[in-house]
Amino acid sequence: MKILIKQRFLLIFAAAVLIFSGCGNQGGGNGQTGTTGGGGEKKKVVGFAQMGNDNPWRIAQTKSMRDEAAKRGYEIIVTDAQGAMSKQVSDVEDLIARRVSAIFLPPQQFEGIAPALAAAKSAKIPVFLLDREAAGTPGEDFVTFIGSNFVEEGQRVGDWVVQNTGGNAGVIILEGTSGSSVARDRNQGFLDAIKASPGVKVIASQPADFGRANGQKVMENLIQAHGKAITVVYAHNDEMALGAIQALKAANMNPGKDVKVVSVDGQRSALEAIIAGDMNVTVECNPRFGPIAFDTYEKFLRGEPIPPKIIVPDRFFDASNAAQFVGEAY
Ligand code: GYE
Repeated sequence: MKILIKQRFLLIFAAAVLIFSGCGNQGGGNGQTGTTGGGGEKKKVVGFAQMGNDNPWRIAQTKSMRDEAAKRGYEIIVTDAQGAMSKQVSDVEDLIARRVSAIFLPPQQFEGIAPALAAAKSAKIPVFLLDREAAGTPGEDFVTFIGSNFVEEGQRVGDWVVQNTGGNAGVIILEGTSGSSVARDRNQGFLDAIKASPGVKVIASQPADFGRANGQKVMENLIQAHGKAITVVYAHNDEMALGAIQALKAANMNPGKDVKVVSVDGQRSALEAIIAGDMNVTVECNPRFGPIAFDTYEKFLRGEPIPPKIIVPDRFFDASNAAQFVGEAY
């Protein structure tokens, strides 16, 4: 299958490389020089401070990190913050105390992770942000951010809504975790895309924490409040969309048809819902970070320049291609 890499990504990437060449080795030379590979050499130990493993996206990401570590001969210590910001901070502190050589980190919240970044910086342990951004400066407070362009994900969903509702819609937004960069950006992109279409109105926008049960509960309440005025549900991830579908079905509201359901992630059960006609589109957000995370870390170890942002391209799934991709979905 062919992955379309947008010109824009290439430009951002090229600009980033130019800006960053010759600098950006945050935490470099930290003295953790155990080498990898066979021959009885000492294995390099890295940490992955996962924020939780309660949805298919997170489970796929953790698996990808473990698989890649094993493939390249690293030992990986994986922690699980179980959705709690404070636990993720203390998990990072534990990894620092164990003197790992690097920390891979998806920060649950943009600001809340700051104490963990400060602790890693003073311990001179390089941090690679995965899939969510954090306050701070790349090359100083962390090495780089690796992930999707989340504003663009929201824009692509918003464009679809404008084009497929004839410019008239009553939209419910189910937001991801408050304070996360992803919820902020997926919201922003969507609002940008519908701005020029006054007939596409956001009726209500509420957080449901990226969770299926929460998505269902919030949607039940919003159905009570707004009923038939709802014609589109935009969920910031598939889990919330699937929860909303349950609520719509329970209220006999015909998801996928009378009420369009659109979201982001591309997990298997979402593609199945598209095939079943209950859901309309999902923009892919690929959780398989292992290869790019370790490639970036190894470049860093070789002293190569690391761009401040490394953007992973996303595909777009709808009724025309869901069946083709469901087999490879997570
Ligand atoms: O969309 C969601 C997960 O940060 C990109 O977090 C990630 C998001 C993903 O919980 O399902």
